Amino acid sequence: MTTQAERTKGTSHAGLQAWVDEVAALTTPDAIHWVDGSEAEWDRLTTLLVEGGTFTRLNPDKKPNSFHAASDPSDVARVEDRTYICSEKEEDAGFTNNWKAPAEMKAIMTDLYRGSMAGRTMYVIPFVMGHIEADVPMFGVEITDSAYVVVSMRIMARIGAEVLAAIEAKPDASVVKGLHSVGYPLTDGKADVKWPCNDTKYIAHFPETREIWSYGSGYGGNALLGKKCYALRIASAMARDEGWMAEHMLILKLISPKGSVHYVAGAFPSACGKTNLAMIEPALDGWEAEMVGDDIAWMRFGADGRLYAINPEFGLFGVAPGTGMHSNPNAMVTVDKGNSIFTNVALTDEGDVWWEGMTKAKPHHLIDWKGNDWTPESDTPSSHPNSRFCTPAKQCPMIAPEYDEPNGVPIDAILFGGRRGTTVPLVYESRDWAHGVFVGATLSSETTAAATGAVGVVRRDPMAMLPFIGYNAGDYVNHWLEIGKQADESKLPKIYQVNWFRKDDEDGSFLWPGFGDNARVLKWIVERLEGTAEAVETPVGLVPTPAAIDATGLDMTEEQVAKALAVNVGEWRDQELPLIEEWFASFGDKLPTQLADELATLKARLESA
Ligand code: GTP
Ligand code: SPV
Ligand code: MN
Repeated sequence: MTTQAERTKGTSHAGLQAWVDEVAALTTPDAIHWVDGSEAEWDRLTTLLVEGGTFTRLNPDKKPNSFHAASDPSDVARVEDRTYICSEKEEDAGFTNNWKAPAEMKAIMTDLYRGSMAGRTMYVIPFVMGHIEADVPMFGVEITDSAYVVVSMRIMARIGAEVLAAIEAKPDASVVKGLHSVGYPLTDGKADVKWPCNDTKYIAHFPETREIWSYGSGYGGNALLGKKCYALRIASAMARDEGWMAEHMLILKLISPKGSVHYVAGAFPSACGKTNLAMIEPALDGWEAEMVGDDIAWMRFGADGRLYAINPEFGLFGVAPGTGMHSNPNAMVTVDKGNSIFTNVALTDEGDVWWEGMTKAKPHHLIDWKGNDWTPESDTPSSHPNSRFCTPAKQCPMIAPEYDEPNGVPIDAILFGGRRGTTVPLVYESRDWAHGVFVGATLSSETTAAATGAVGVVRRDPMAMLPFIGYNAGDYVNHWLEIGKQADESKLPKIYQVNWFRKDDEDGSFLWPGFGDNARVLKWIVERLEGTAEAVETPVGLVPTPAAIDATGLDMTEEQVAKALAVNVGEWRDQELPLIEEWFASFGDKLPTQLADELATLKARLESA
């Protein structure tokens, strides 16, 4: 047991210093390090991680200043069943979240944290989500006992001495406090392991006091507390209170051949295509795309009454498998510049990384994510399906200059999309904001490897926020309706549903090629915004005619395009409608009347079709 931890400089911010002291007294680290975010610190910590076996340095000729990490096989994704919203009242967490009373959760976790950093360094990471120049900078401080988390946070958020100085300069500013421990104390000289973690995991959020307590996992969204925990769960509760929106959305800038600019936001559940769409290389000549964000959007009304979005993140934490020059060349160029961390992918004999779908030809030999020899004959994948690249957003060759704009970009269209093998057409437009909110509130998708649990099970995922709503989902969908009442309908984004994942019922292949060809769908949307494209009324919404989708250079017949666009009334009425009714029943008296009315309208339209 340490009595007096070795420490780097503290802070003049009394409240922050007191909290750090209190956590240190509880968790008993050997040392306390205030993270300054410098290059020298990165070098020191990455070297430490290499020496400890957590990191393998990649060949600098392939990926300069980059590292490979393999997690414990039990710690590979977000743990939704261990994620809690600890509001004072259970009703405020709602029917979609796990709940415990704050005092009860804090008692449980205080016991877990007691001595949990023994033998380790406790790092204090000052960070800001969004721009430090924002009118109200969204400060946070994460305490963690993981150096992997520190270096990952340096990629994913604006961190360090400059942020601490800004916090100290505004002692009354709100600061979200995040406490993270991997839960692997090195008591009595116990040796460390490559990926310390604990079978007991809690990812707890206290929306009323703007706190996050995380224990037992070192991975991604469980441990990098600025991301899903702060920028979605805590921020969504702030946004409800303050009249803005914190959403699980990419932000894309589209430039048409005639030079018109449109900004599109897209909410797709985890591992359903946000990063890929955000980095699209349009398959249509003359169209250009730029990325503003690939995962999270914070949206507020501007003085002109339009909704403006910023990307609060600084890096990309993208799904590796499926990413290659053929599907997402911009992501490949981004990571090739280096300064990146790759987790749970395979290592090549040349000291580079590889994952399924990177190249058509498979390498002859790899070390897989579990550390075993791998060859193309192996019957397991070389990389975990939720393996990730963590890379600076600024390295993306097509990042929009507006990424640096603290007031964000005006959103013209919102897309809701999921992974649906059946029923949901390639694209349709909602009739108005309330109908669009209904489309978002009833969004569904097959589950993916981004969270632990079964994969491929269709579940409702409102606005792709099911795992990230920091309060009652009924209040959340109502907040969307309220946002719509604050603006002129004409100034609000138009809302669309898309589905890149519909399958041919004959051979099970995707009906739509996806990736760069999704630009054809974006083109139709832009033409709708500009009032020049045709759409057909269907019971679910406005669908393009097959001819309205630009098929120049597309290797599909008009019949195949029609199949991807088809609204099968029988399928909607007999299969989808009952699922939506069941979903809405789970809202109880929290279901907004406007959404009940939208459901009744859909039902009537399907029955009379
Ligand atoms: P998170 O980062 O977990 O939130 O995921 P995401 O929404 O950013 O998804 P991402 O773009 O990383 O895509 C996830 C998987 O879907 C990858 O394996 C992609 O290759 C695949 N994918 C993305 N877009 C398309 C598409 O248009 N069609 C098909 N068939 N697959 C796609
Ligand atoms: C997601 O699951 O949506 C991710 C990965 O982006 S994580 O950061 O782990 O949440
Ligand atoms: Mn992503």
